[in-house]
Amino acid sequence: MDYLKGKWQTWYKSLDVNHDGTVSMEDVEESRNKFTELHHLLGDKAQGVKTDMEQWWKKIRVQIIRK
Ligand SMILES: [Ca+2]
Repeated sequence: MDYLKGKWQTWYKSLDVNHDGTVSMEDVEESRNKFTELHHLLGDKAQGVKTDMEQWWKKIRVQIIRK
């Protein structure tokens, strides 16, 4: 029974996103905000990877042309 109690507590804590001891609409909002931030972060990261790839391509292209 303690095992199930522990599982439920873990699950409840994961739903209580803002850690105020209750699960409410605020937790849903908080969760959504975190997801949006993560999404933006990935967007920036994706742009960074694209820029790196373009720079790499320009560099390698110059080296090929020079040979
Ligand atoms: Ca909460």
